[in-house]
Amino acid sequence: MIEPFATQVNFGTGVIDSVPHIITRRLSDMRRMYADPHTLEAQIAAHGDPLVYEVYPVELPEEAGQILHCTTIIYPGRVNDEYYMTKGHFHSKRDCGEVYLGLSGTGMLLLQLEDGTVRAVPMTPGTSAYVPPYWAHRTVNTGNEPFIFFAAWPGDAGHDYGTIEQTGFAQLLVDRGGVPTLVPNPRYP
Ligand code: M6P
Ligand code: ZN
Repeated sequence: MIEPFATQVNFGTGVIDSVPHIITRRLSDMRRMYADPHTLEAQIAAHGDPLVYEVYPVELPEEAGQILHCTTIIYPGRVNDEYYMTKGHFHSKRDCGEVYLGLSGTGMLLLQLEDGTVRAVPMTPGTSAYVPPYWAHRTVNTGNEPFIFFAAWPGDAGHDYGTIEQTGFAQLLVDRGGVPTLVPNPRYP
């Protein structure tokens, strides 16, 4: 039995107090995720492996009945014209959804079905975005400041990164003259 508790979420920084283990993702952790691997390696060499995003997960057992929740902070940046973003995942248990709440900055929620159907949902502070069951999801920072959001999902959902790691999303979100634009992913089968 878990005692009821509350955490304090800083909407401006994304920091949740009392989170013991922060997940950090640097450019070197994103090697398989970007369409232009040469620019990615050049940026790591030139800038010493910059931070792409951080996750503050509230510590809870990953089991049915629990509601896992966290904040994510995606820093502004690009690899060539592709924005900094999360790895993206399906839920291992495909029939589990998720809810996001935008806290700061601007971004896009990209979603994809197993058949390659892609949807994009813009997010600003106050946007509550719903990830329905069966949709893979990735968030992208399309602005010039950190993009911060809160997420909640079922404790037994699980993260399946394999599918996205192998092929990526069917469409990439790229900067075209300052406008976030979806283009086909050449790597997608
Ligand atoms: C959101 C949630 C988390 C996820 C995080 C980073 O906050 O969906 O479950 O871990 O984004 O995304 P990813 O795990 O795909 O790197
Ligand atoms: Zn998820």
